[in-house]
Order: sequence, then structure tokens, then C-alpha cells
Amino acid sequence: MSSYMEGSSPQSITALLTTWTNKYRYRDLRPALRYSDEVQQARQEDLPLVALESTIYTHGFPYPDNVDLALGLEQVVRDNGGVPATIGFIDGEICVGMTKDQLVRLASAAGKPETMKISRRDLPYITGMRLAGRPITGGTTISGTMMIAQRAGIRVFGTGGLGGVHRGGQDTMDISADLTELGRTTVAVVSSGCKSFLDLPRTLEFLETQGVPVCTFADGRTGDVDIPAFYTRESGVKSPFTIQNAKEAAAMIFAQAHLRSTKGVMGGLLFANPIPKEFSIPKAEIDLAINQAVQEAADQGFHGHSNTPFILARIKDLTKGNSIPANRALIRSNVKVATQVAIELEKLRS
Ligand code: PSU
Ligand code: MN
Repeated sequence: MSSYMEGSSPQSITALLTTWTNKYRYRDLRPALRYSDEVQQARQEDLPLVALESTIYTHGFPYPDNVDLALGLEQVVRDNGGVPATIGFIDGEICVGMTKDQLVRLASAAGKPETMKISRRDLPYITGMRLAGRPITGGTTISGTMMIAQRAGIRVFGTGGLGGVHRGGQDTMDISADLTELGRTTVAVVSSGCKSFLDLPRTLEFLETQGVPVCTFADGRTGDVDIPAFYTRESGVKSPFTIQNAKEAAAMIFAQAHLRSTKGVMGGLLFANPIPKEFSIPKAEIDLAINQAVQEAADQGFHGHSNTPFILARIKDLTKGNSIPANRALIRSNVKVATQVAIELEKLRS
């Protein structure tokens, strides 16, 4: 247990906070991060690190599929020459990289009411409760993971689907914190775009306002290319930019870092990697399930934080689990591409 959090009796909270404030001057999260041995070594040796999120395990994939996915994704990174850093909270600790036991522990927490889904707004709560002796376990969303990855110096992050502007978001204001995070935190995210239960055109508008470049891997295609919509390669919405390979993605990250040093440019980058062709589900087919899931969420009052997990679970049920292999395949593909990007970036930096 870390020094600033030792002891948890109520009378010691003031003392703990004083130590924390004096020692770390409240500068940022950095001192609170707990690196796995593998990640710590990679940091010392400048190896290409790839951040992985954990809300997909706690609030996306069901147990025990999520254990296989969590272990499998870390292995995809290693097999492609990178070092995986799964990010999440275990007993109030901000883990950057996890042991196998920790991954299993987090995945086993899926579906329990006390397991939290942690985005930017939740970090002060979790960390405060840890100081107060109430440790919380949970998965970090893309926004939570980006925030922590940036503080750990990790520049590339591979995941499945980005949050976005929800349908009707112009009235409900339900806009994922992932989008504002991309506007302020300098981490590149490789995803399959976002699921079409979201409003894709408004999501792109919002990202443009936030100053986030959105680039789709075109796989040799020229001219207009759609931004992918998770299960489908075609969305009917044109991608603002296209790139052809990991080298071009790394060049953008590198360029952004240099522009940033002139104090003008900050924020993240979104790279959309279309689902491998052999796994893509016809748009008409998946749209049926998605539309029904959206309607049920509205009818049953699943708003805000619980909207996305509800819809994800319903899509899985309505497709009778057929969406799971596609989901798994696209995440694995994204994580592989993220690793290639991290390696190309490391070459540019050295
Ligand atoms: N979309 C998916 N799968 C997911 C998520 C989104 O297709 O697992 C998760 C990600 O962790 C994402 C979060 O960051 O949901 C967004 O939640 P919200 O819409 O509440 O911001
Ligand atoms: Mn939301």
C-alpha cells in the first residue's frame, strides 16, 4: 500500500491529505499511478507502450468472455512488438499495466453494482474515497483511460468503439466525455469509429469543434472513404481525413507533438480502423438490433452513464451473441494497429 494512503481511520484523513498535498503539491495524478513491473521496465527502456481501457471488460463484454479478451488483447500487443498497459482501478489504485491476477480480478467485477464505470468526472470521487478508506474498483472509459495514459507518458491507445453524441443529443446534451477528452488530452486513439446507436454526423461535428483530427485507415482506397460504424465498414458518413498505414498515423502524432511545443496545438487524434471485412455485419442487419435497443433504452429510462452499457448489452442479446465475434475481431485488429503505430512513433522519436 502506498504511503499517502496508509491507514483509513476517519481521524487520519486530514493527516493523509496534508501529506499528499505537501509531498505532491496537488500537481497532478502522476504520483498516484501504480505501474506494473512490465510497464515500469518499458518506461525505463523507452519501449513502445500501448494503453488499453477497461470499461470494455467491466461494462461491455460479459464474464468470462471478458477475461479471455483482456488477456488476449495484452498478448496481441506483445506479439506485435509492444508492451501493453491496461488501465483501470483496483481497490482505489490507479493501475497502469496489470498482472494476470489483476486483469482477472477486474474482469470478474463485471456486472456487480458496486463496480464503477470511470470517466474523467469520476476520478476525484474514486481517489477521494480511496483517501477516505473506501477503495473502489472499476473500469476506465476512453476518457478516463486517456487522462491516465497521458500522465503516464503513453501516446497510443487501442480500443473498440468511441463514445459520441447520442441520438437526440441536441436536446438531452448526452455527449460522451470521450469527445471533450480528445479535445484536451494528447493521446492518439485507434477505434472502429463508433456504433450507430450514436449520431455519427453530430459526433464528427463535435469533434471538429473540439479540434480533433479524425482519420480513417483507407487500406489502399482512394477518394472519399466512410468513417466506419463499428460492426460495418460503411456508415454513409465521409471521413474527414484518410491515411494509408501506421507510418502515416505516427507521422501525424509526431507532427502534433511538435506543433504542441509551440503552445498552439494540443489534444488527441482519432484513428478509425474499419472492422476486418470477413467479420463485418451487414448494416441493415445490425441497424435492426440497434434501433430496437435504442427504443428500449428510451422506454425504460436508461439515460446518461447507464445508456451505453444498456444498449451494448441489448445489442448482444438481440443478435443472440452473434455480434460478439465481430466485436472481438475488431478490437484485436485495432490493438494490433495501435501497436504498429506505437512502434512507428518510437522510430521517429529515436
Ligand atoms: N462503445 C462501445 N463499446 C464500449 C464503449 C462504448 O461500442 O465499450 C465504452 C467505452 O469505454 C467508452 C464508453 O469510452 O463506453 C463511453 O460511455 P459514455 O457513452 O457513457 O460516455
Ligand atoms: Mn453519456
